[in-house]
Amino acid sequence: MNPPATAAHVVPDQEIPAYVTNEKLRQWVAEVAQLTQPDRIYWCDGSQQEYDRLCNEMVASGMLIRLNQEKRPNSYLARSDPDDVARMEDRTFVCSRNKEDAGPNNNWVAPEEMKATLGRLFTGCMRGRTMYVIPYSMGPLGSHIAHIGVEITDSPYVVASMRIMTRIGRKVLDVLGPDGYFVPCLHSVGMPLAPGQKDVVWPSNKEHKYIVHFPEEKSIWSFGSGYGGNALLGKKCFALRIASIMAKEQGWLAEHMLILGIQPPGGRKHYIAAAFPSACGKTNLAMLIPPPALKGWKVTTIGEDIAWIKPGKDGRLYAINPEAGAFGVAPGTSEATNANCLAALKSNTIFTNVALTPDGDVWWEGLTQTPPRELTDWQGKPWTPDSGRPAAHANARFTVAASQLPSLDPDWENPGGVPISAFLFGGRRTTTVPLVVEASDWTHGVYLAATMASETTAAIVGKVGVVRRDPFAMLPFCGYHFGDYFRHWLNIGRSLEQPPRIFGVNWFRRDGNGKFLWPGFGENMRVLKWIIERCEGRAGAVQTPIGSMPRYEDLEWRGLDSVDRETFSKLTAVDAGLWRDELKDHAELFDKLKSRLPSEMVRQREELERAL
Ligand code: OXD
Ligand code: MN
Repeated sequence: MNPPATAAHVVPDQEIPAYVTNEKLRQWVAEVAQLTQPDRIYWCDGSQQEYDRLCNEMVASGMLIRLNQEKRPNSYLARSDPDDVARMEDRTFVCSRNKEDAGPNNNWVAPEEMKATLGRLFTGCMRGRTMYVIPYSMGPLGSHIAHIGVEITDSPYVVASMRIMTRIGRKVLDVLGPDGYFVPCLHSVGMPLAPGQKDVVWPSNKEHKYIVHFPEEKSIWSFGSGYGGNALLGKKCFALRIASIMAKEQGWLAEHMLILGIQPPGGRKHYIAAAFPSACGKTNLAMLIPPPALKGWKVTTIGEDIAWIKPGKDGRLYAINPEAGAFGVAPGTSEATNANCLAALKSNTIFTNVALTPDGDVWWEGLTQTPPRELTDWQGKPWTPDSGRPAAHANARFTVAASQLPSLDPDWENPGGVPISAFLFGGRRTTTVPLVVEASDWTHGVYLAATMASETTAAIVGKVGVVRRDPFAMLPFCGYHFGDYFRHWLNIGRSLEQPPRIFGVNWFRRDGNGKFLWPGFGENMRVLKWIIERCEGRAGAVQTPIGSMPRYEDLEWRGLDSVDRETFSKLTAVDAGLWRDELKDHAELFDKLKSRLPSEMVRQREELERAL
């Protein structure tokens, strides 16, 4: 696959600048250069000039298309290879020394065997390319909740995206210092160039793709894909899979959660962290605009995908958003569904796999009710509304800095984090699961989160619309055995003086004709209001076998006619038959995890069965 080997590749020492004082980092970069044999090494400084220069180079190479500078200043469109459009869960591995530690929730290969495979693939894999070194911080620089990673990549698209998604460059090296700790993250698109060989617009490796995590070493190796979570290694690979392992070892939480601030009229502000599987409207919820009837309520955004949460001295949990930008799903984003997000995308954005308008702007399904008469689709082909195929890929994305968001919370970079009042867990469920339910205590909440499920979406490669158990929305992201993860959550709860309350939500329930029963989007504020009032001990509820739920009169209905009492009772119905089936599914999940499943989970299930 690789071009013929040249004489042993030598990395001149001057390619590692003197300002890099961290000996481990110097050594690792030299080793990787020996292995991958790039034409040159480039250390990213994180400046705007560097970003602009890289984008110009990508425009020249065809990897980026510059959008209309008046309509979408400083913004670009990338079109990926049609085989490289989403996270690949079947190519993602956790290679712990002991197979059992990875759990049935991860693909596992013995570390020596995986290292041998990767060693072969990475040998010479950067020939003809530049090797970029990106020092980055997940979380505000120097925050006690933040951690540092260094990504080596041969993709300038990854560098530009990492600059938006994280804090990168010289300032990170200053915090790292000579002996600071970093997580080494090695990425290659896996397509070396022979001398004179012309590059393709989106290099990737058609044959081999591997996204690999070594828990004991806390290192990441990703080969063959240049897309999203496969390639921007700070996101799912570090901030979730490796960080979840660090969190277990060190007594904190790394979660697939948005964080939002909610302030009642004239009242105290609360923060909520909410876990949803991919493409379940997390970005919309994180940027929610309350409906006019609830105008006095203020909602602000801390993060829209990942939360790092550490116990504070006061016995509460404090969270930061480790990221500095969003890599969000574009289709479905509109003025009606997420006006805050659209405002953020007005400039300085990289779009990937959306459609291009004749005047050099972007479009995707759902952006406007009527599609433009003609477009260039995400693969660069002419498109009209009669084409019979989507113009944007279902997993098309935008990459945008958090600082562009109108709803950004003033404390979003507070190094101490924000105190969490409640956790929400929600999936996409057509039946069975009610609009909202409150767990009776922490252990019940852990059970509720452990047994959540969702219908799959286009954010991952595979079947769409299948219900799968997705505990804590972490199925693709927990770096170790789910049984141990549930136990860790139980332990964290025990250690807290004021544990957050735990709720389950489902915005996606439908009636017998397949019509959504709940309007969702901004109207979700009505449910959030009830949740905050529960946290403050001032909202009513009714006890059901599966937890506490609001009665019709406990929610605010002003300004919402589409949900009458009858619809509300459908939204909150607990069908004992469906729940018995659900419990069978819970038992099946627990059976898979039984070697490490905390006994509390089994007991909760039995109690639920009795209650039903
Ligand atoms: C994401 C995902 O991209 O969860 O955030 O897939
Ligand atoms: Mn996500």
